[in-house]
Order: sequence, then C-alpha cells, then structure tokens
Amino acid sequence: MNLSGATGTGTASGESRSVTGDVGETAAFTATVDIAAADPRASMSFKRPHGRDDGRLLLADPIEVVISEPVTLVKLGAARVLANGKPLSGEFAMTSPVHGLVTHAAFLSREFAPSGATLTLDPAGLTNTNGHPIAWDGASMTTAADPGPLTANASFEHGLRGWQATGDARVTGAFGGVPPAAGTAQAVIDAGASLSGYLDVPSGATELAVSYAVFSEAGEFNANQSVVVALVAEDGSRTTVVDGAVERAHDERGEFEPGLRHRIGPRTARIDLTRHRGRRVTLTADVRSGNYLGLQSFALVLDDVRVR
Ligand SMILES: [Ca+2]
Repeated sequence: MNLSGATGTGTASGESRSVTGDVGETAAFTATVDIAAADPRASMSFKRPHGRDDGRLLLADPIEVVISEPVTLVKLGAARVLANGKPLSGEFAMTSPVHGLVTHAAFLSREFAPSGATLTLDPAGLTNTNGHPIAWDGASMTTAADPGPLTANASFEHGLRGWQATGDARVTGAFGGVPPAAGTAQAVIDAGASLSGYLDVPSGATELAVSYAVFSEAGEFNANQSVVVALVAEDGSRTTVVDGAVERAHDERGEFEPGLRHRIGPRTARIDLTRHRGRRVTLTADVRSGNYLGLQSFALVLDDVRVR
C-alpha cells in the first residue's frame, strides 16, 4: 500500500521520565494514532495528442482516454464523451486489452465533434475491478474554432484562413527550392506542427489532389518521426494520402534549407473521393519528431489542394 500523503493517527506506548535535582520520576503513557491511507480513488483522463499540451483538439485528432487502474471494457462502454455537455455519438474501443482489461481506450466517434466546444468525460459509474469508483480528473479538452471549408483557400493564397493549425505552420513563397505549385504562396509545416481543414465532397467529385514536398534532416522516419497527410471520414476512418516513410524511395540529397539535407518531391498525391460523395471529410497533415535521442528537423510543404 502506498502511504505517501496519508494522514491520521496510530498507537504508541512507553515510559516518560522527568528529573528534578536528584529526584527522578517515571510515568507510563500511551498515545493513540489512527492511520488512514490516502484516498485510493482512481481517475480517468483525456490523453492529449502529440503536440497538444494546450488541450486543443483539431478536427481529425482522435479522442483517447487513459485510466489509472485497469477497467473492463464492458464497464467503460457506458462512459461518455460530452461536447458542451451533450454526449457525442460513438463508443470506446479496446486498445491493447490484457485479460479483457484496459487502461487506455480510443473513442470511436460517429460524428465530428463540434468546433469551439469544451469536451468533458462522464465515467457513468465506472469502477475498477475492486468496485472503487473511477472519477474524471476534470481536465477538459477544447476543439478548435470552425475555420470554414478549406476550399475557400485551398492554395494558401490567403494565409492559413480556412485551416486549423497548431505549432509552427505558416505560409511562404518558395521553400527549399520548391516554388508554390499554384499561385505565389504555399504552406510549410514544421516538426511538431499540424494543419487540418475540411470540405464537403460534391456529389460528382472523383478525386482530391494535393502537391507536396517532404524535407528532413537525415532521411529517417519511424513511429515517432513521421510526416503524414491523411483524409479522415466522419466515422474516424483514415486513408493515408502521403507517408514520408513510404515515399523515401524518392528521397534526394542536397542543401535545401539549413538543417534539411533530404527532400522528397515536389510530387502530387491523389486520393479517390467517390466513396465520400455528399459527406464531409477532413484533410490533415501531421509532422512529428521526437524521441529520447532528441528532435530531428522535418518540414512538409503543401499547396494546390484540388477536388475534381
Ligand atoms: Ca498556392
């Protein structure tokens, strides 16, 4: 049992002695102390996505929770994610269960969470395997403001209007020898940054095309160091549009920008939109870098998002 933070009382007994001049007196004493362990109540928390220490969620970010003690997925199934106090449609799914118990689960939403909303958790009577209640830790998340459809600024000629961004995502002219694919501006997303935008797919649409280039310090990609552009449907299903690790066969070496000596592209990625006709989809770009060996520089250039 962990008694750190414990408060309370216990029992002790002994003999006290006082000496005055040559006369010593002894007396027995007892004391009672009751010890109570710290409240063992477990908690349930939102897991903040990589690079979202501010608690802000972009359109396509998954909603995940961590629980300080294992719980059964059956009990977790009753827990709810609330947006501005209203339950989101969806359910928690197993992530790495051990003997049917989980400490981490993803919320499979059947709808995009509303923009500019405060997300809270309702454990709905969730208990651990000993029957102790599990409370939400009270740390909410906030969904980013509605940027409007990305089609209003699909070539980044108006800065990042129409997009949600976190970290160092910006608009520039030519970057690393890559001029804008259309117009005079393009987006550059650095390591640790993300960019997301949505569009309502027209009924006659066939494909989405996007121009991109990937820059890296060492041409190395792994689970913690990746450059990924994906299309996310309302049911949370993801289709990868660009994956730096997959595209590395196209890597070339040079002195493109300070610290960026590898480049993939510029290339155009295309993705079939027919199954998304009449539905809202989110295009999301994440540039991640971080492991115990330190940060490596990466940059993703995007421009000229087109729906055909
Ligand atoms: Ca442009």
